[in-house]
Amino acid sequence: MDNFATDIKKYLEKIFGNTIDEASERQIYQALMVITRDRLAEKRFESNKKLKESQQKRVYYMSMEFLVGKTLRNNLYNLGYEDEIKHFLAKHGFSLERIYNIEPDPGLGNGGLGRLASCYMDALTSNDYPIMGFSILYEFGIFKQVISDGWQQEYPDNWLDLGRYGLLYRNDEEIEVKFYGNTKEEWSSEGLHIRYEDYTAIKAEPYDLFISGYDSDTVNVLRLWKSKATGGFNMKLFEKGEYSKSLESEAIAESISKLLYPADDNDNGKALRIKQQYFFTSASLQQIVKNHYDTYMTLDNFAEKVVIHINDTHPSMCIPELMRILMDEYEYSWDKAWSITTKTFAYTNHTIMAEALEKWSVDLFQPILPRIYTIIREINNRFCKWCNDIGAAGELDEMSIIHNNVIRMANLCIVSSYSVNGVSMLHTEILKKDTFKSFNRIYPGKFINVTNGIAHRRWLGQANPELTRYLNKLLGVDFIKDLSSIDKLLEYQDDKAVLEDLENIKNIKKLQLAEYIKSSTAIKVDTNSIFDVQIKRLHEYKRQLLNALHIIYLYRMIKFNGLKPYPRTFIFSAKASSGYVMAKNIIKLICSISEIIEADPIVREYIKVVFLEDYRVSLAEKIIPAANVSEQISQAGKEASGTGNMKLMLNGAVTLGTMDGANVEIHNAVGQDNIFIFGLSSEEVEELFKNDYRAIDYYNNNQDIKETIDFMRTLDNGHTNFNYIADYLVSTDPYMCLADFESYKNTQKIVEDTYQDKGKWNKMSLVNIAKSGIFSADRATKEYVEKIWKIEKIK
Ligand code: NBG
Repeated sequence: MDNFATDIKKYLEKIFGNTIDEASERQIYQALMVITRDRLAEKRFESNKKLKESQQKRVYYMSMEFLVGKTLRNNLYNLGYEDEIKHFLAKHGFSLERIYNIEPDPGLGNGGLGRLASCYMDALTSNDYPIMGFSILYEFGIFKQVISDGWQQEYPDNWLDLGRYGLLYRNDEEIEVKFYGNTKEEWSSEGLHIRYEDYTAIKAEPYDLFISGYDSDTVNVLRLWKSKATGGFNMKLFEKGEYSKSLESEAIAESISKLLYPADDNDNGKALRIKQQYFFTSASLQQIVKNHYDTYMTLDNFAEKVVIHINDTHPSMCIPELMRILMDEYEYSWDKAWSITTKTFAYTNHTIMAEALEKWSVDLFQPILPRIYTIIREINNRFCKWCNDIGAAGELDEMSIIHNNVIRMANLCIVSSYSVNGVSMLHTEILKKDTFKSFNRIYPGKFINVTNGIAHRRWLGQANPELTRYLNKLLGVDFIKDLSSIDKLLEYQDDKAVLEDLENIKNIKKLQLAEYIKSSTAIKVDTNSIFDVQIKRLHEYKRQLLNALHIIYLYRMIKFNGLKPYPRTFIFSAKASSGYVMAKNIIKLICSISEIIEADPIVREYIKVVFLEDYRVSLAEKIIPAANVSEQISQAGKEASGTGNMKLMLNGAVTLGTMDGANVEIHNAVGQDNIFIFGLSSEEVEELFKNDYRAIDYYNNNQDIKETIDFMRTLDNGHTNFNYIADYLVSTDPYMCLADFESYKNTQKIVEDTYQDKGKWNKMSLVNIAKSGIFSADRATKEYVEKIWKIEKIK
């Protein structure tokens, strides 16, 4: 640590010509980022040396998204430097907390899928497993959301400005990726050769982000590729004064890694998206194969030493790309290449939403990736033939990879991977029985479940140091090292003093959040009120609208029927995909309700609505520890797992949810008495759907629903009204908000009553914390290691 302080001083002198007492916060920030990165690089060298010597099997985790969250706190925490640096900086008048705030959130993902990837990288590193992540260095991550007059506005997120200090540029490992052009088959005495001509080459530049582990010697790497033109700009045109034209090819090349697609859970049929996918998978695969070949001088043992994990279908072009490299560059036969390929890949499915299961039209795909297309077509031809042979031809409408001139990427993944997994028990059951039932029949045993997990070191250790310190002292076990030991807390479920302590800690976190709310929205919230939280992407299936509907119902009851409920603060935070009109309208509705309540002196005594803008990892870290109620109210069968539900539970919030995704397993863990379950089950939803769900009947037959929706129509201030949403609810209501309304409303009343029995509530909260052990990413990744990857710790 002493040298860490010296290093900071030296860096400040060398780079800025300042002593520490002359330095600015911004300069200290940069020094900390760079020195931490370099420390990790040194550690990485040591752990990589062991890895090279042991020649053990490694995992490569391919994902279009990694929501890493701020890195500085995480790294200092993991390296065990945090307290000392805090102290050292304080001596010179700096607050480490303020320095942390300078770091932007690297927004390299949309939501659950991207955050899961990062939780797994963290957990695997802490447990000394060899993993390397691959993704894109998006110049602009997920947009910055600003709410203006209740409407979401999107602004570019220029995170690299300050975020780049954590990255290490590895220009020694640049790679070329080829697009367009055409392929020629050439036969010679040695066999078939594929010649690729007239292609456009793009350079992939690697930037490494080091991933640290808690109490571990291991450092892993997340490699992010940035696209660049191979030839630079056109000097001839530049000399002629045609400046913008001279830069054109550069701009086109760089557009590939310019921006993260802000669409979550829906398929964006754009050529640029295809290019992004191929760009990063091809660069990564070329790199992996080269490393392997350099080590072993053969690829025959590739599948014994390498497992490539495909996080949803976005990286699925890895599959034909490996076939291409093996055949076109290393002269393997189809059969040999296929045998290696099908032993190498494992695939996780993260959604059953039809619009999110990626499909590409052949007409769009083929010209961009002609060789990759022919390989996919051949995989499909052979698969279809095999189905014929085994008597499964009748199911090819469902299973073929190319169907009606469309390439179905999930089918490509299932056919080519040795393992396919869902992310919660219910989700995996739905995959097996419904979405992919024919595949499950022809590939018995291929489909397995690994329920998601979360990095508790970040979501408890770092986000809630108050609770962590308390539990450390109380339990005397290192639950940060091993979350399963947190169940020792159960011994205290009837201990009044402990229950009160937990309540006090929750109140401290509520107070901190209340301050943040005041500073960012000017709304003053009562910390004695129930903090009721729904934070996640804005999507119809997640049903923020059901929550809003219930708030409108309460508003009416308070205003016109003298209802005096226990005070509650409804907290929302969510980004909507930029082209998703209904989602944006729902944000506007929530913000309007918030405003109307603020303006009403009677109603605002009981309920408040807060919409916190720009939901991101660091904001979640503020909200989650302060929550009393965790709203997990998706239509049953639609949320693959959810992971916010786990983070909230771990911090003592009690779930109000449907029997969906991992809520089912939370319910099993805490038991009926420590969770609030409502609504239709996934089978009932199916049944109702088959029998022609008629939302209008619920409207006509339920007085509360009718009055609530009619009232919603009166929320018209001259330039906005919500008839659009009201019409949608009574006419289609595809996610059945109306069918679940009565049950939701009644359960909300039970939540309110229970909260007033402080002893009972605190005990529920305690049980939730105590039972959260199984939702640790350590447990989840251990299952991946044992059931799928079969890898060992770095020796
Ligand atoms: C999301 C699901 C969540 C799940 C995460 C992580 C996508 C495509 N899927 O329910 O909607 O928790 O993946 O598995 O983002």
